[in-house]
Amino acid sequence: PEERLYLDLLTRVWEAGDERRDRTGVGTRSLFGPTLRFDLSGGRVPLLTTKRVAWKTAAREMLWFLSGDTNIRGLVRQKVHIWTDWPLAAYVRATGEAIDRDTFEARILADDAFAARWGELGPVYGKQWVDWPVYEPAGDGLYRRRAKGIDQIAALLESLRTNPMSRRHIFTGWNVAELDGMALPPCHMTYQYHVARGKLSGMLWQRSCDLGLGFAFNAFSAALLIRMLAQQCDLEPGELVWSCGDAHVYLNHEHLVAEQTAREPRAFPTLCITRRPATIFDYAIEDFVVEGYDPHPHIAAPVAV
Ligand code: UFP
Repeated sequence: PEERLYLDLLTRVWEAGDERRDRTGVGTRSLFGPTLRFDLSGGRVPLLTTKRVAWKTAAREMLWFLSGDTNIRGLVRQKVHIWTDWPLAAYVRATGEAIDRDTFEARILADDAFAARWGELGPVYGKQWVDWPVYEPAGDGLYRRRAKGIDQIAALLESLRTNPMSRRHIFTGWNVAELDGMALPPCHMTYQYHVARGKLSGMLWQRSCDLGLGFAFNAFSAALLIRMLAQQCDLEPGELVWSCGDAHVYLNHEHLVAEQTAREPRAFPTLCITRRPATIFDYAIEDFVVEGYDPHPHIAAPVAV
């Protein structure tokens, strides 16, 4: 099974990675610049089988990105907790209040003003993807922000449809001017697409990957997006090329590496998209059905914030 590519990388990073203190203080072992390729033909998707992955969470997050939303409220409402730790940490830092995650999330849901003040992640992925800010001259050397920014996703679809052979099918979340305002600068930062023989392939350049936790989500999400884009352009799915800058394993994920690499990987499942929505922005979680997913049990591991 193709999953071996990932398991081999996990092993290689754990055994040969450079051990270093990282931003979070947890510590990692790290290698620079690996690339993995996954074949998406026949509807197959790189959804790891050596542990159960909550793919619906990743799919909900992808839909949230596409909606342009940057507040965790929309995720928490769907019981998606993956972004909560950052605003929670910011809240605790700012107020000194000892508050647990459940209580924090309950307040995000119940209190509009609280959600607006503390649930906001800054101009992260969604904002940059569909509303990249544009400034125009307003006289006297001043600039004004245009009401509507650039919708990179709509532009990408337009270029895929009208100029499939282009080498410029790119969108990115890495808005240099706005990195400071983001809860977390984009990890899966740049996407490029390629059309050949009626197939759409996608490359994700991920600057930083937590192989134990992040990879499973990032690879599935990137494949899901290729599938949605392909459907919207009447193309068949080609390949996902996952390229990473700093590929690391956190030192407190040793149990995960040991357990996961000892397991026998199974064939990747297939993803069925049950409906063809009018646009890329109209998908709903119910449109996605994963078939033939037979994973080993979930492995819990702490996330480094
Ligand atoms: N991380 C991922 N994938 C993601 C995401 C975060 O692997 O989609 F949002 C991990 C990578 C790294 C940490 O361990 O989160 C981000 O830290 P830094 O910004 O210092 O790279």
